[in-house]
Amino acid sequence: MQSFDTVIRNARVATAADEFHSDIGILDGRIAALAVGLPAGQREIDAAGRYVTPGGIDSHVHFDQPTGDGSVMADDFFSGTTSAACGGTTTVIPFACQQKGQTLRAAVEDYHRRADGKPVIDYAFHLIVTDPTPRVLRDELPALINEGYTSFKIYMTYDALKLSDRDILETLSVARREGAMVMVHAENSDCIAWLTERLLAAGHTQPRYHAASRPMLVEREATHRAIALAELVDVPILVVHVSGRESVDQIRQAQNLGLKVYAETCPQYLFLTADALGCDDGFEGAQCICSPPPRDAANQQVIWDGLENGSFAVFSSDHAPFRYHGPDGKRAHGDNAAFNQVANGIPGVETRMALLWSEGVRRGRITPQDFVALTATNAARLYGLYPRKGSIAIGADADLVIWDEGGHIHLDNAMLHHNVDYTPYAGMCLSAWPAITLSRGEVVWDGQPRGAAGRGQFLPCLRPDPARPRRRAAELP
Ligand code: DUC
Ligand code: ZN
Ligand code: ZN
Repeated sequence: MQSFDTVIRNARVATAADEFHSDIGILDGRIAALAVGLPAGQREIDAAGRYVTPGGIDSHVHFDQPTGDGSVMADDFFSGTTSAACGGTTTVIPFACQQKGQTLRAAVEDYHRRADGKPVIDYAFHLIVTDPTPRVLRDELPALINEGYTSFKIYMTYDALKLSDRDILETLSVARREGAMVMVHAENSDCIAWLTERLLAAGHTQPRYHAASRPMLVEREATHRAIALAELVDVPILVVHVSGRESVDQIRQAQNLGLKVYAETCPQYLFLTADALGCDDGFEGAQCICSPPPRDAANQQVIWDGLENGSFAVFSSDHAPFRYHGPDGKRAHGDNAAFNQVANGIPGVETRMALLWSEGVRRGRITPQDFVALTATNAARLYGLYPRKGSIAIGADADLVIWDEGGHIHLDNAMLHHNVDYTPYAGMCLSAWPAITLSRGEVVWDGQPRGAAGRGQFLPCLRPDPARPRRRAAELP
């Protein structure tokens, strides 16, 4: 029998479907054998009966993404991927964002330059399409999809990013023809602008008014519209960062009608409420300004329910890292900037997996199988990385997490490896954290970050099977 580079002994393996006790034999970065009593490897790791899950795929992160408003993202592709690895994530999918007027090709080249020599784990890119000119739609987008950029995000809000409904229809039709997965940021731009103007005119500038400027209704309306546009074109979509009941209702209704509407949610909608944005005149709430904003306890419960009942396919972080102190993060427009001038986003790439294992699996809200589906397997399928990524199976990359459970981990920013000076989850007490993370068979975290800069490989993505249209719509002209 072959000898292995590494054997993980006595693992309690959890996949999206199964749970079994096994050794895991690793050869050339891949899983080569799953059996009890494997022969010795060059390196032996004793899992001692602990859970071993697939390394996480964080399919929604922002690294080194220019914002255009004077703020600067704190994490580049080294600190961001190091932080990911230390939290049990072995693949990230950040964004290559087209600026209006820029070609998509130039955007992709720009982000490859930003990543060059930095990632410690494997990575792919989603595109962000902000300027769907006829040339982009006819030539560039199909060419890039062919080259492995098989998913892209579109925005319904943010002036620098948003598309009109007409542009969304044109872009969705290209996705349908070419087999790409479309991610939608669903918030109604005009409603937000109107509310913001009125709040500011009334002197309501503090961070907490961010939530008032983007109530659930504006997300519900845009979610409904995105689903309707996708239904018209007959193409699947994935609604990202869903924050509460009204949007879940729209998604659930579409799913019940048989539409291929997938949904993502994020830790901030389980563990934060709008109270985190502050209740006084202080600026601290700016730390938790993100969009959509966190809601309330009842909405948190709806998100938990959706994770349990299958409404959500993906649990990602939407890691968007801005420092709280210093001149170029949350305070880029001053120490008491109005809420609409504060960079949107919170960090979370390192805490995502442990938060869901601790508060989801260990508290009995979801099963280990749900956890694996939500943090790895479904993202691999939805974004064309399966079967190389997202499972524990013969031939898959040996991307693995060995879990420590049962302790009391008091979350504190000092234990994290991102370049942000706070975590919104400081003070929470978790009962699980990754003990060891392996990426293609190499230990990248064992209590210390071990991944060398640049060892992460770029992953061209396949056309995702779940992006195939239903082909039930009347023939489009
Ligand atoms: N919202 C987004 O849409 N992206 C990054 C961060 C945020 O809050
Ligand atoms: Zn978004
Ligand atoms: Zn985002």
